[in-house]
Amino acid sequence: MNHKAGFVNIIGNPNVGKSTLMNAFVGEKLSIITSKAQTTRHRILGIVNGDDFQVVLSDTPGIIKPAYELQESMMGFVKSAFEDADVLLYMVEIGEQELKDEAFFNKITNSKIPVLLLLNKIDKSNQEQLETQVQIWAEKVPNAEIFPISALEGFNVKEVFNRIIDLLPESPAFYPKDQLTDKPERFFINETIREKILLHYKKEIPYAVEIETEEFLEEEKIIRIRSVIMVERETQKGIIIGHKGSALKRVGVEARKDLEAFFGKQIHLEMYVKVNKNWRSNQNQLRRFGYNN
Ligand code: GDP
Ligand code: K
Ligand code: MG
Repeated sequence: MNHKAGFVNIIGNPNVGKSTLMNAFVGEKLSIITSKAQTTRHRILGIVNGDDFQVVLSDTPGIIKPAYELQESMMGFVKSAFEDADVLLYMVEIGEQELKDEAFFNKITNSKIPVLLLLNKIDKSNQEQLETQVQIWAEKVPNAEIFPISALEGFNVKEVFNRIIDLLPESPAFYPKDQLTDKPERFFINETIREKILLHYKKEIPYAVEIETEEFLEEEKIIRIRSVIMVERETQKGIIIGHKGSALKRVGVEARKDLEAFFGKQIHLEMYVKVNKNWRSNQNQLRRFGYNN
């Protein structure tokens, strides 16, 4: 049998369910998922392997207008989604009608790459709504094949995946077949901690935070991890730590649980908070954190 392999990019507005779908494909919790917009800052690759295929997926940030350097760097990823993919997954959610970026939309309708339009969250709609929406999107994006799906409940996910395989070119694998993601363990650790911070603090805090894992030491029965939480101001440091360290402790307990499940080993997680002014607008810092790779 011939082997197929290729690159699939998932694009769409924030919170339509891109990360949820990617995780449903990959079958592991690799990408940070919350109900807040713009949580996916990196271009994350997930790899799904079969005997005769390899699908390399990237979960790009939502479509947002650059407001400062960090966001510009994120938009670079979205732009490249049009250039290096074999299949484009354009995800919208049920009820979504306004396209926030016209230039971006024109790129989709003029795409030379096959486009699958995924109408997500249909678990929230009835049959009549669904039919109307399918019709609307079929007119808006005539070059796309439309799949109504529920990424959360897994409805039609398998069908989309099979269609992707159909569309992939014949090619040997790009990555070793036992590799789930091209990102190192540290990346997953950082994302896990950041997810807990998103869940437990008011929104000004998470967006001022960056996490760097300084140490990852795997021993026979335990993995020792040391991560630094970087904030922009002294006051934010106080909020992150909380009264007698209680807030930070909660983040640590929850992150450790997830990491133990992911690595299948006992985890010792040490975290500390450091003030690092303006990490957002400093290009060198951004490069260090991997935004410009
Ligand atoms: P992204 O920003 O496009 O990556 O969106 P996420 O994957 O982070 O999902 C944003 C929110 O939508 C989360 O609360 C998800 O649980 C939710 N969500 C994703 N897919 C579905 C779906 O099929 N149905 C419903 N009801 N919610 C979904
Ligand atoms: K999100
Ligand atoms: Mg996401």
